[in-house]
Amino acid sequence: MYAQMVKTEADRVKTLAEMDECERVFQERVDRGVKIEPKDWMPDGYRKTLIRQISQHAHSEIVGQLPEGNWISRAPTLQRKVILLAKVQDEAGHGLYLYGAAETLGVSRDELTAQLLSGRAKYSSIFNYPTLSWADMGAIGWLVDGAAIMNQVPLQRCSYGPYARAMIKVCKEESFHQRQGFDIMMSLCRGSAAQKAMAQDALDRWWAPSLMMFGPPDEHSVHSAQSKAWKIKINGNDELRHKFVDQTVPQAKLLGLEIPDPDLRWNEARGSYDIGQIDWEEFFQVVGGNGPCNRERLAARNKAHEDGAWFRDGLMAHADKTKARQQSQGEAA
Ligand code: FAQ
Repeated sequence: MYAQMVKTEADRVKTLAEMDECERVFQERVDRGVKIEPKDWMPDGYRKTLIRQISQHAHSEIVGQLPEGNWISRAPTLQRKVILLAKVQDEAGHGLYLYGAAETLGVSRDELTAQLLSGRAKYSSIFNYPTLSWADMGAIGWLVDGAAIMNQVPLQRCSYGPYARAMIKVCKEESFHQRQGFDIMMSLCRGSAAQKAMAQDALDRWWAPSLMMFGPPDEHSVHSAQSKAWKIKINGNDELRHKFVDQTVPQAKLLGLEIPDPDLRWNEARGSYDIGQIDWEEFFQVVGGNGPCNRERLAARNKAHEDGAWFRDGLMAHADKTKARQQSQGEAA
């Protein structure tokens, strides 16, 4: 089973007539574009769906540091190293905002961290692929951040206030990330034949996994209908995937690289590219925990958590001491 199948609601989206009074008032607010804030009444399924999506998103940002972190010590120049360090740090920051947004829904960060570390929670499939060359840093920025922006710009308009507002800052930073990736690809493509071949190899390996980031085809997307009705999701998975292809193909042409899809064709009638079959079996395997790096990623996160225990303990001890001191000063006054 590839989906956690959080029971967000019934099998289909309820009509306004089928809703009780609270649900109807809530839905009408969402339909009018009013932002839902943490203390507002919300259906249980809305809360669960948001916790699921926001926490998966947060976990993706945190695990997403690992593939690029792998190349910080091997960046080709000091400048590239500084930029990559800043990018990886930004991803950590995104994870923190998103955990903060999830906490406004009544779940604790400790609980979410425990779900990630035990392998119960999902994070984006893309971060279970290995980074084999420096060109992968270019491909990740260009394609992975490019796909992330395509998905997250509409989320700035989602119905839940804290998530929508977090997305505004995240998207600004993702846009810098995408540019730095494209810049790496540009340098490689303007370089020697070996460097250009390295860029093509990275594109060949990252293209299909990047398309999978948008989720399964709409007919297999279990949450889309309800999430769209609640404006937790603004677009369908296929719609965003196609927009991403249409945006990225001209960029590949500019780089002089070949998109690894023999069936890629411009469809004049649709004004969009047709693409070949995506290997969804591979996607389901990766999401099910059997991708090339799933075990390695979870092991790295667990090790980081264990290594950081002394620091968390220190912070707690300091907080306890400060609180005790404040209390005794209060009593003395
Ligand atoms: N990977 O019914 P749907 C980034 C799961 S951030 C793994 O279509 P939904 C920044 C899905 O969870 C990248 N699982 O689901 C960065 C569900 O399983 P569940 C992350 C996936 O939620 C860049 C099941 O399949 N971005 O890259 C994936 O309506 C560079 C059924 O699917 C976000 O999280 C997948 N690709 O739509 C960081 C954005 N796709 O929960 C570092 C917010 C689907 O029932 C370096 N999220 N699944 O067990 C979303 O927009 C949505 O959650 C979708 C999926 C569109 C990802």
